[in-house]
Amino acid sequence: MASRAILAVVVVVVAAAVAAAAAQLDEKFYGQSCPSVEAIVRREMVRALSAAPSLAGPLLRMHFHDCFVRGCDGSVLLDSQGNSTAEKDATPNKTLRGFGFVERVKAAVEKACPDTVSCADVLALMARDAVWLSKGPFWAVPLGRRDGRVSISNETNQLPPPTANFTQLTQLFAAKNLDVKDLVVLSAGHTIGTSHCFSFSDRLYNFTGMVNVHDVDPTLEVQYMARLRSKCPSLDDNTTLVEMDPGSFKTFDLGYYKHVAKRRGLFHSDGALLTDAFTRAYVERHAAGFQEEFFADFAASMVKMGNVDVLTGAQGEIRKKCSVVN
Ligand code: HEM
Ligand SMILES: *[C@@H]1O[C@H](CO)[C@@H](O)[C@H](O)[C@H]1NC(C)=O
Ligand SMILES: *[C@@H]1O[C@H](CO)[C@@H](O)[C@H](O)[C@H]1NC(C)=O
Ligand SMILES: *[C@@H]1O[C@H](CO)[C@@H](O)[C@H](O)[C@H]1NC(C)=O
Ligand SMILES: *[C@@H]1O[C@H](CO)[C@@H](O)[C@H](O)[C@H]1NC(C)=O
Ligand SMILES: *[C@@H]1O[C@H](CO)[C@@H](O)[C@H](O)[C@H]1NC(C)=O
Ligand SMILES: CC(=O)N[C@H]1CO[C@H](CO)[C@@H](O)[C@@H]1O
Repeated sequence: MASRAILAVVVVVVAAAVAAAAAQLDEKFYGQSCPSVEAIVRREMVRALSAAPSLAGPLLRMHFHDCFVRGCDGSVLLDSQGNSTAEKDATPNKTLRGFGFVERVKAAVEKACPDTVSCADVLALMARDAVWLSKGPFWAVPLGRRDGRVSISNETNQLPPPTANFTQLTQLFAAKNLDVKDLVVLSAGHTIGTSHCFSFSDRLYNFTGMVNVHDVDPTLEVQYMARLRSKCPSLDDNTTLVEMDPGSFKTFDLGYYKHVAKRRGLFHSDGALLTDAFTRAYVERHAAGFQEEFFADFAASMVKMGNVDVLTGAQGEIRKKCSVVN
């Protein structure tokens, strides 16, 4: 009896140790080395978002793009160099914004704690604060990510395109160990922010490559389509921005699910959440309410996404400037 109990304890302890070795992020990682890091990031975020509230969307999206390509290692922040083109200059990233601001926040952190906090962690904290300051959930961010030294443009093909169907979306998420629930939960990041017309105008004028006013995405609700067409009158509009959650695009709320449930999701990928029984049920449930449940789910999925393929321990480096390797 006693030896079996001891064995059970040993098994539990070993399992815990293995789990810890696999994922070493820790909410208190900078507790000794840079106790003010969260306050510095918060101060900068409050300042920036009160001047430019529209920065919240780009910062949340940037953390997502970081995590989906080479893990959350700050690779999205690196500039292209010589003959190597960075993620930043690949098509999906041409619509990213806020790089200069990330650099400013990192500089403020460097001033207080030189060579201590990674760009990947600064970005994870900024994304959390962007959500929280938009009246969304707050969560403790596990920290201790290290920065990568590599950024390769064509690896952004691991990011889901707005044209993706449900099968493609689940495959691209599964490749990052994120499941169908994470997909439907994290897609609601689209409750804040804006999109360029060209990210969805194929649904209005060129869904099957015919380039005419009848070539539309049949899954898009027709009144909303008319409204989008008035905002985006042609396929070669490169500049117009559209609110992704019209009416509350600065507030992190259930608006995304309300729109998607009415077939008014902006991207084909948003509408695709209605093509699967599980994700459809989640969309419909949260179109009707249960904001606290959604907030808890979103926080949990963000922590999970923030763990994707992270560098820890002696891997990578702590970049001094986020746009260049040391
Ligand atoms: C599920 C697959 C996803 C697809 C296909 C997708 C696609 C896109 C596209 C095409 C844009 C518009 C870019 C532009 O034209 O300016 C966008 C914006 C945005 N995405 Fe996603 N996204 C996905 C998932 C996510 C996730 C997981 C998050 C975060 C949790 C996120 C957060 C955002 C935000 C906040 C914006 C607005 C950015 C801004 O205001 O500039 N997206 N997304
Ligand atoms: C181009 O790439 C090659 C191979 O990676 C490298 O040896 C060379 O130095 C690079 N040239 C420049 C100008 O960066
Ligand atoms: C990406 O680019 C690298 C180097 O330029 C090349 O070796 C690789 O095959 C490319 N991968 C894809 C998926 O295009
Ligand atoms: C999803 O898209 C892929 C790639 O375009 C296509 O091969 C596949 O048939 C589509 N799946 C469904 C269920 O429409
Ligand atoms: C229309 O769609 C086709 C097929 O997706 C694409 O190759 C073409 O470039 C698009 N045309 C325009 C004007 O956007
Ligand atoms: C939009 O961008 C495309 C490709 O960069 C370019 O060919 C086109 O002329 C631009 N359209 C306008 C209206 O500026
Ligand atoms: C914000 C940013 O770095 N955007 C870059 C995206 O790619 C284009 C084209 O390569 C660059 O000119 C932008 O500076």
